[in-house]
Amino acid sequence: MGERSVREAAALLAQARHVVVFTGAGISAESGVPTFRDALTGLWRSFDARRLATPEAFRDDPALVWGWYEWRRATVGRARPNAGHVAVAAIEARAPHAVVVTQNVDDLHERAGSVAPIHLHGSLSAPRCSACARPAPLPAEPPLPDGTSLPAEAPPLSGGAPDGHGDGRRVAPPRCTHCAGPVRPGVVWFGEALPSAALEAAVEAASACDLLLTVGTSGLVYPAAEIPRVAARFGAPVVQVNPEETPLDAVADVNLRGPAAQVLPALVR
Ligand code: BV8
Ligand code: ZN
Repeated sequence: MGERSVREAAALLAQARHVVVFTGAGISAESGVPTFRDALTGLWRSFDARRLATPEAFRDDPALVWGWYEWRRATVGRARPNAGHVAVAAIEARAPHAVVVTQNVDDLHERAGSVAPIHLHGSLSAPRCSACARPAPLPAEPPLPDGTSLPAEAPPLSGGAPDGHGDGRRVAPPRCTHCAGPVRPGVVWFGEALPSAALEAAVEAASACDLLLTVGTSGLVYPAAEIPRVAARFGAPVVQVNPEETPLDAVADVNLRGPAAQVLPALVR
């Protein structure tokens, strides 16, 4: 990460009036939340995330899919926002107009002080009935299989409703109190439409911004990956923060190759 490009990005940010910060799983990596592509550790190692995150997988094996999301919810619940999330909230507070658009299903932006980030792919904390779509209450404490990669200092987990399959991964989803349908996570699965109000607000913000900062995303999942491309098409400079190359390198005016929790604070010093 060159000093010059950091200065250049910081200057673009300081001048911008309408800023969009677009984030992906990489911004939460340093909080201990695995990225989507790394999400399958421990008990989940032999699965494919893209196959679990589908309506078909839930239909075929609801307890397997619910158990995976409860494991992820518990991991997020024990995580804390990192310096990258805090810097995003600072950018939001300083810019005259700023919108945070995230693909993440965690709540670490909110917990760092971001106001109403747009969640393009839903949330781990908003389950709903898979049959009638009514919101369902969150189980009080995330029931977790053991043997996963929770931090060592995490308190022992209680509760849980392993449904007897006996492999430690499956947790039967609760039943809807209205229609008894199985409750599903409030996330957007592959093959499902994004919430239209969220997508429209994100596209509108990207088309009207004068700087887009993309952080910690592989830029591979559509239509979310269009957001930085929309900003570029409308003439806004794009600054990218990612330790690796991504397809968004091609649209980025400044590429800051490094971890979000180190790079982002340097932009708001
Ligand atoms: C739809 C929620 C239509 C659930 C997720 C072929 C071509 C184009 C498109 C398609 C195609 N075939 C199919 C499609 C469509 C498909 C798609 O895009 N597929 C791709 C993969 C080819 N999209 C869909 O299905 C979407 N819906 O199209 O609907 C429709 C319309 C009307 C009616 C009906 C249907 C829905 C997609 C939503 C999928 N949901 N998440 C859950 O989380 O379980 S996807 C998942 O990917 C993530 O959760 C995240 O939301 C998203 C993006 O991932 P990233 O955030 O980028 O994470 P990733 O792990 O990939 O990368 C991490 C990055 O961080 C890396 O670059 C790494 O270098 C970097 N990093 C690591 N450490 C750090 C760091 N960066 C900074 N600091 C660090 N410390
Ligand atoms: Zn229902």
